[in-house]
Amino acid sequence: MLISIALTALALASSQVAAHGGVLSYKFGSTTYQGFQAYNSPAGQKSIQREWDTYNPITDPTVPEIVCNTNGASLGAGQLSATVAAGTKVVATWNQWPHTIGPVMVYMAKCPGSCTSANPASLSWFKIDQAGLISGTLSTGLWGQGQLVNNANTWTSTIPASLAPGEYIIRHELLAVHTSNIPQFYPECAQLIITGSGTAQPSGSYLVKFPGAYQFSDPGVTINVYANPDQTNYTIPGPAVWHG
Ligand SMILES: *[C@@H]1O[C@H](CO)[C@@H](O)[C@H](O)[C@H]1NC(C)=O
Ligand SMILES: [Cu+2]
Repeated sequence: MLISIALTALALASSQVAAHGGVLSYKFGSTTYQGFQAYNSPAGQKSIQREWDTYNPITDPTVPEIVCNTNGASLGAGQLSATVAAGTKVVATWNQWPHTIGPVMVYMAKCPGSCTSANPASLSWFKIDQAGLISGTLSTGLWGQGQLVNNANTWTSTIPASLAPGEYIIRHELLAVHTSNIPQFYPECAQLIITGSGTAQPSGSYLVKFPGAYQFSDPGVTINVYANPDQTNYTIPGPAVWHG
């Protein structure tokens, strides 16, 4: 009885794990950092990634979890930050990603002091990279997530070379839109210490809060990609990309 309950729970957990996911590791130059191990206690874990506890999607862009997933907490003594020069390429690697319809977006936010003590919801986020519908139609075209899958579940972005040094959080986000009118957000956050001699900082309309950046009414958030199968335009939600 107990064994069969345990096996059922395990089968359920692994089927959910197979259906969704998140960023498992980050590579900067030749250095790879393992992410937080979701489904495990944060006790004893050391990672540059903030805690996230489930591979499941967030389907409401206005909930607190939208910023750094459930629960996005600092790992305290186990919280690391990767020291990276501005201009470095960031390669994020997901689990075997099952979705190919929807955009990829990457954000950063500067912490007022130490990121380890920062509340991500209080930060001002700017977008450094995105890919929506790259070619073809909404229902059969190549999307950012299709390209991510084609690239062995990885996505490569460049930290703007002119970005001022300091402590930052980087936020990778997949928005899967294969389920009609039910957006699936998959954000994960990690901490960086940016070095360099840059002085650039985004301002004004480049900066957004999470929650706050997205609404259900955004054309790229609540969308049925099968309703207009020949349509070739898609509006990626959130601010314009800041290139430095
Ligand atoms: C595509 O363009 C049409 C016409 O301008 C617009 O109404 C629609 O919201 C756009 N779709 C998306 C997903 O951005
Ligand atoms: Cu999924």
